[in-house]
Amino acid sequence: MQIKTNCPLDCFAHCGLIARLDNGKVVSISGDESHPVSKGVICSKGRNKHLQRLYSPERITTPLRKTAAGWQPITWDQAYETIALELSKIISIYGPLAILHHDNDGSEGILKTLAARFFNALGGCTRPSGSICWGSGYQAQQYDFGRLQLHSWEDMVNSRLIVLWGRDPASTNIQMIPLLKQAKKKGCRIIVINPVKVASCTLADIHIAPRPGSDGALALGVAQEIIKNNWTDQNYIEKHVYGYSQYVELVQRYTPEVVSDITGVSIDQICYLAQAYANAKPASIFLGYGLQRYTNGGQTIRAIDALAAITGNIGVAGSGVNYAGGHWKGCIASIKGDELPQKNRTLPWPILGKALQKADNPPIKSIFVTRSNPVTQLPDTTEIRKAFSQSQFTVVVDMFLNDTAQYANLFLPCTTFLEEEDLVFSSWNHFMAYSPQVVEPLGQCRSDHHIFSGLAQHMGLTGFPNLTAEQWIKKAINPLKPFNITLEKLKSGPVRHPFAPEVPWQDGIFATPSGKYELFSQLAEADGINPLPEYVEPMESALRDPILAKEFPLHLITAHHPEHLHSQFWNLSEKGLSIQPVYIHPETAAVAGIMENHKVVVATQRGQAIFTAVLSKKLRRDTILIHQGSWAIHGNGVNVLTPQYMPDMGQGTPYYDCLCRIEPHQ
Ligand SMILES: Nc1nc2c(c(=O)[nH]1)N[C@H]1C(S)=C(S)[C@@H](COP(=O)(O)OP(=O)(O)OC[C@H]3O[C@@H](n4cnc5c(=O)[nH]c(N)nc54)[C@H](O)[C@@H]3O)O[C@H]1N2
Ligand SMILES: Nc1nc2c(c(=O)[nH]1)N[C@H]1C(S)=C(S)[C@@H](COP(=O)(O)OP(=O)(O)OC[C@H]3O[C@@H](n4cnc5c(=O)[nH]c(N)nc54)[C@H](O)[C@@H]3O)O[C@H]1N2
Ligand SMILES: [Mo]
Repeated sequence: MQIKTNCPLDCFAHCGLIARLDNGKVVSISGDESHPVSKGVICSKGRNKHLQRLYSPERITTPLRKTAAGWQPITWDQAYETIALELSKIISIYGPLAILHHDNDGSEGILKTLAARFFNALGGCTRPSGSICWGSGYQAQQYDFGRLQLHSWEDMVNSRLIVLWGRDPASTNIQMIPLLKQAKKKGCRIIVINPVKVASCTLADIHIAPRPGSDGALALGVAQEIIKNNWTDQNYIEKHVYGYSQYVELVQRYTPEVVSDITGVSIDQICYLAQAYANAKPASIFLGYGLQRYTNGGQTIRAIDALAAITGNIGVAGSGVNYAGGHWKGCIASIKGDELPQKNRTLPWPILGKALQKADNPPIKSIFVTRSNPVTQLPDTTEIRKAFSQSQFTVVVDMFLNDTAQYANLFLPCTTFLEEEDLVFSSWNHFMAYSPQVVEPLGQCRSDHHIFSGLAQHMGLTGFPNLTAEQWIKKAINPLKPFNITLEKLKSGPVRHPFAPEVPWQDGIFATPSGKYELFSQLAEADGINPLPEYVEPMESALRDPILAKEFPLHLITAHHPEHLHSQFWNLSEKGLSIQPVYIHPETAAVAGIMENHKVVVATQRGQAIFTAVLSKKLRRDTILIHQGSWAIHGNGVNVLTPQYMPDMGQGTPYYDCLCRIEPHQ
């Protein structure tokens, strides 16, 4: 027997999968060629790791309570009883704001949002604000365009030039590779802009490697060159762009010479990029998320967006600046219970470690963790650990005893997507898909819906009706009925958004205060942020802080691993358990006395950790790379090195704004 389902990971395609079953067990998973986005292309997570994880002997399949003698299995009733008791004690003294609900996108099923409903039905709670993923770039595009919209993926084959700006689809979005190849076949040039010679460079005509965090200056330099040479689209600017004269004034300072000094990119490459981008028409830019993980990240994205506006590369097939979309969110009914009477408090995600410790009135007394692994994934692990140590009662809902679970009093085992039904949609493509339950839950594992609904019924919370998974899904998609999108229809295959355009902004009317694309953002100005995308040095850079750079001369980039999804799946293989590589340019390694396979101490102002040296000319001499996600309990916590800074906008998290030094491990 075989059943079609969809990968629920926080990734670009929610790939269509076909699970083959034998005797009630999944025996293999393959790509579904009929899936409209992934078209059968799936990564090693889809092919092997989901299956490995489902039946991993390390999976926790019964609720656990931490005792002096270690973890003890308990029943669900005992777990609910303990939670009810502890929460009511804390709420009666401190109120519900003493509870932090830490939730992210570990799995993107819509029913997962019912965990938030539980806390709303409880009267509210404290939540992080901003984003550990895309916050600064998201806010930037809101200022520029008014809201975020994506071109259909297929539209990239209409481009004559594609710029992969800080994006590495060969590592993080392999479903896009066949389309890039198709575009290339039609004569499209591809430019990769990335401090690292990433895997996607094999498709590129040229690779430009700016100093980390300096892309904003690069974009302003490119604009200066475009304007100087009259390669702008004056007709488009006059009709659809706001603030051009102030912007022209700003870019004058960014001559190729100045920009070359800031970015380390040669004058020739700056001029080539300007000439190529402005004259290719249509040209498209695919933004990555790494280049906005700096304190100047929002303005970096705004400076890049501006290139599309001044060359009229918006609103036509094959153009655009693709970052993310978000059409579905406004079209479905939230099942989170936002309408319930409640008090809420937010603490900024990028500095959550500090903010949790400082929180007062009330202090944080309890932490609930769902769909996230904050001890591994948030910046400045040492401060996160301190914050978690102060919590009186911590509950983690997950599959394995990971870094965060070490701080739990109670561990609740959740199902994987193969053991539950749900609905997935993404901000990175236009489709919504239904995933049926493929097999029975292992042991005592329960879906998040089952866990939080059960807990709410146990506690008698009136704001959380006792509905089945299917009833909740129907409630969520009810507003889609006029478009003939029903659960029955979704059960027969993924459905495209009814009115997300193939090519956004065709009418040239933007969702900004002026109705135009805003080079000078009136909303940014109202928010007290520079309305123009001026370049400001990142917090940790030699040009801003030469004294710091003397002690910590190297940039540390902690990008995403092609074989893992953040911290997920690392525990399933020997390789994931061993000390992880740090990639270093051979000359940089030689200066530090480090040889291939040596153990290396990487240190920052926050802390230090040990990695294994891999020498590679793909790195700039001033930059090292360690993949994020591997577990601290396996000796690999990379976020012990990263900082807590507030960025210029959108409360994104500037993980890569991080100077470090390396030395041989004795
Ligand atoms: N296999 C896999 N796929 C994933 C994920 C995963 O963990 N694993 N995660 C998913 C998620 S949540 C996300 S947000 C996306 C991220 O998708 P991407 O944006 O493609 O990848 P990241 O690793 O987040 O981004 C880091 C990239 O930015 C580059 N970079 C770093 N600093 C700079 C800079 O200053 N300038 C420029 N131009 N480039 C810079 C890095 O070298 C790296 O290539 O991937 C999604 N897909
Ligand atoms: N240094 C550094 N740090 C980074 C980044 C970086 O580039 N560098 N990238 C950042 C980015 S872009 C992101 S998006 C974040 C991701 O941060 P997180 O979302 O915290 O990362 P994950 O490792 O995916 O954690 C998800 C957890 O949820 C669990 N899980 C999976 N499915 C379910 C489910 O159905 N229910 C429940 N209850 N749990 C489930 C998984 O087992 C896993 O432990 O990391 C950020 N951290
Ligand atoms: Mo992300």
